[in-house]
Formats: sequence, C-alpha cells, structure tokens
Amino acid sequence: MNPSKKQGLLQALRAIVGADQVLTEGDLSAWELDWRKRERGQALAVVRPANTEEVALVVQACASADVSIVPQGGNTGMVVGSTPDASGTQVVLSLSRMKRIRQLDAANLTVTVEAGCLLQTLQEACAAAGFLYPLSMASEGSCTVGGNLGTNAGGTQVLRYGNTRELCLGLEVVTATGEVWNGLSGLRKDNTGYDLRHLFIGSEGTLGVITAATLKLFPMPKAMVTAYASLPSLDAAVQLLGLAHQHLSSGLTGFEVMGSFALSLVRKHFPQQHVPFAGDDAFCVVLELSDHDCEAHGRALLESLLEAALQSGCVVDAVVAQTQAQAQALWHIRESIPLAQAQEGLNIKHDISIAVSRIPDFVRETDAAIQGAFPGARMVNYGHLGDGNLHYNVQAPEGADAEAFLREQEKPLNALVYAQVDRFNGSISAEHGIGSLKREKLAEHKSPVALGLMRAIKLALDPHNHMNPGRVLALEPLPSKIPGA
Ligand code: FAD
Ligand code: 2HG
Ligand code: ZN
Repeated sequence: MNPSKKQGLLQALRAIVGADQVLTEGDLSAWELDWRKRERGQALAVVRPANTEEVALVVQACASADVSIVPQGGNTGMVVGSTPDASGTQVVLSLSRMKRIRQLDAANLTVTVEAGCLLQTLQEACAAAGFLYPLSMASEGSCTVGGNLGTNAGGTQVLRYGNTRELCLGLEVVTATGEVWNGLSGLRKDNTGYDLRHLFIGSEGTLGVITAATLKLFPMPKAMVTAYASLPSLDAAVQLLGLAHQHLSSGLTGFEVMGSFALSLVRKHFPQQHVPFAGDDAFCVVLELSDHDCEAHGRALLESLLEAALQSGCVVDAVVAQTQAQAQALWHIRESIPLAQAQEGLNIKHDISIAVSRIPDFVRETDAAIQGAFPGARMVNYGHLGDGNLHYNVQAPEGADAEAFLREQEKPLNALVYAQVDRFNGSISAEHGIGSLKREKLAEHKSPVALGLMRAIKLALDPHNHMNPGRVLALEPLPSKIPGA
C-alpha cells in the first residue's frame, strides 16, 4: 500500500476514534495471532471504536481508502477468522470497547447488548436480574456477543435453548458501506419481508459489523443438577441420551460426551483436577438437569434416570454432584479438554455434526480408517452429543513432531474424515464456522447452487469485498449470475 495513502487513512482513523485507540506498534499478537496459534497475521492497524457511530465512520474511511476490515471480538475463534492476513494492509476492527448492556426488558424477556460485551459478563448481569441467558461455552470469559453472533456459536446448552441464532431477536449492524441498520426491535413476530438478521448471524464478519443485538432471556431455573457417568461405548451414550430425553424432557439442558483419551489429556495437563472413573471405560458423559420446581425434585429425577440407565447396562458408574462446587468441578473437566489439547501440542480439529443415531457407526468406521492410514494418530473425541455435534479431533502420534505431522498429514486426514462426514450426510462445521481454515473444504462439500447463492449475497452486501475477505468464501472466479436465474 502506498505510504502516503496509509498515513492518510491512519490520520482519518485517529480523528474518528482518538489516537490512543489506533494501535500500530508494539506487540499486537493478541489481535494478530489466532487462538490455536495456527496463523500469525500483520495488521495495518488495530482500531477500537467506542460506539456505533464511530464504527460507521471507520468503515466509511476504510471503504474510501479501499482497505479491508477484519471484525474482531475476543479472538477465541477456532477457524482462523478473526485475525488479519500477513499483508499488513487490513484493519482489525476490535469491538472490545463496545460492551454496554443497553437495556434489560424483563416483561419482554429480552436484553439488548453491545457486540463487545463478554459472554460471561452478559450471563452474570442477566443472572443478577433473575434471568438466564443460556449460551454457555468454555471460552465465555473471553468471547464476545458479537463473536458468538458472527459464528452462530453453539456451546453446551443448545439441545434445550438452541444456538446463538435461535437466541437472537434483532441486530444493529454497520453495513459494508458504513450505513447503520437498526433492527433491534425485540419482536418475536415480524414477517415484513426477508429476515435480515439471519444473513448477518453466522456470516463471520464477511457481510457487515454487528454492533449490538437483542437477545432472548429465560426464567432462571430453581436448580441445576449435574451428573457424571462412565459408559462402555458410544452406543451406550446414545442410549443414555434417549433415556435422558424420556425421563427429563425439557429439563435436560446439557449432555456432553468425552472419550477416554480426551480425559487422559485433562489428567495429564491439569493433574490438580479430579477426573472420576479413571478405569477402562470408553466414554464419560456430563449430564445437566435444570429444574423449575426445586433442587430435591431435580435430584430425584436425575437419580431415577441413572438407576434406569445402570439397570439397562448403558451406564457403568455414576455420580451426582451434591454441591454447586462439585457441579462446577465436573463441568470444568469437560471444559478443560480444548485447553488440554492445546497443551499437548498442535492438533487437527473436526467440528462435525451427524444425526445422533448414526454417530457410533461413524466413529467406529472412521476410527478404523484413520488407524489404518495414519498409524498412531491419537483420537480426541468429545463434544455435544445431545446436538449430534462431535469434536472429532486428532493429536499427532505420541512423541511425533506435531508441526511436521500437520504439515504432511492434515490434508489427507481431513479428506478422509470429511468424505466420511459426507457419506453420513453430516456437516463439516457444526458450530465453529469456516474462517480461512475450512474455506477450501466448504467449496468441496457445499453444493454449487448453495455456493452460488452465498456468493450472490456476499456481492450484493459487500460488492468491493472489504469485509473480512478470504473468509468463508473464495470470491474468484466471480459468478456472472445467480444459478438458475
Ligand atoms: P472472534 O474469534 O473474535 O471472531 C469470530 C468470528 O466472528 C470472526 O470471523 C470475526 O470476524 C467475526 N466477528 C467477531 N465479532 C464480530 C462482530 N461484532 N460483527 C461481525 N463479525 C464479528 N464455540 C462454540 O460454538 N461452542 C463452544 O463450545 C466453544 N467452546 C470454545 C472453547 C474454547 C476454550 C475456545 C478457545 C473456543 C471455543 N469456541 C466455541 C469458539 C469461540 O469461542 C466461539 O466461536 C466464539 O463465539 C467466538 O467469539 P469471539 O468474540 O472470540 O469472536
Ligand atoms: C468445545 O466444545 C469447543 O469445547 C472447542 O467447541 C472444541 O477445541 C475444540 O475442538
Ligand atoms: Zn464445542
């Protein structure tokens, strides 16, 4: 980029947000390096606006200078979508200063919040007012509402409350041309044409910048009871899930499965945690029941489920947390798996979804194929079984150079896994999105008609490809018309 043009843009950005909110020097790795340490980029600048008007002016200034923007929240994404490329020509637009909770409307059961608010801060504010904002995931202390919306994040409560898309009633967005669209109506019914919010949710910053959202709240359950069970197989976990639906109905708010190798990584890297059932059982499950009556009622329901499961043989052993601290410790085991994987070294992730009923066959077949083709590859299998969403991850063989393993084996290994996902009619991205890591895979696994429609939407909303270019879609060659038109 021509230096005087660059200086001109930096000057304009400083005038909009203040000189101290335009970062160009020092260690910018918090913004330039992705969470998984897969790629390090270089930003032209990190810009931190304070409000929606400033975001609009920043977008306008970048558009005039023909400079692209990478919206960023907590930078906890898993698919390299929130960091700049290595060109030094992209502006990282960090929403971290826009964290106000604008309004909690108790009668409407909604909260309107700015995009940079941390998920945990939102949960806590809602809880203090007696409401539940149910989105929950291990990154909640660092990820933001805008990032949750940008990726349509899932987490551990989806089987009862849905993913972020289902929790969102309205958005405020700065478009690629710098206009502000205020769609923060908070209405549960509004059939006035195309529902624009759904275009921006899950668009990973490629269509515009989400600056605020109106989200659904729920009454806070009287009690949440957590159990932890060990099981002989994944088939048994699916059987337990069926029993849990029958016994607990809509009270079932969490059902997470964890393979024994995934748990061994938690034991290895976080020895201070007590991980129950260290034996040979193949899988463990964390189950959560939310009860609107009382704790004793919830506990009795969960215990009767586990009794039935022990009798049927799908559960080998189980504990029910007796205190909130015990419940947290059990959840903490599950939530520590991504961190334990990171400690173990670079790894390959497959965030896939498959019909729950077909998951055991998928895993049996795919495990065998991987062991045949990549001897010693270590399967880190866990995830949101209640949603049919597995984190079917792979760690390099014990003692191997993980970087070399990824360099040489990631492509063929992904090809094997995603061919299996196709065979089982699944999805190659259940909750993390596409970013740049899965962009080529999307082109291989999505239908040409769907890809053509997605490109048409991108070009209509962001004709100059300024918004997070290179994420989700490759725009070359440009489609000449909507397929079938
Ligand atoms: P970022 O990483 O900053 O951005 C993610 C994407 O959204 C990027 O494409 C970015 O450009 C875009 N974006 C960010 N803000 C905006 C905005 N305001 N407007 C438009 N686009 C925007 N994910 C799950 O779904 N379920 C899980 O259970 C889960 N668990 C996790 C556990 C750990 C330990 C970690 C590290 C991550 C986990 N994630 C999970 C992934 C990640 O936390 C989520 O995707 C989260 O929603 C990202 O939020 P963020 O603020 O960090 O977004
Ligand atoms: C989780 O469910 C996250 O813990 C992260 O989605 C998954 O690290 C992963 O593969
Ligand atoms: Zn997950």
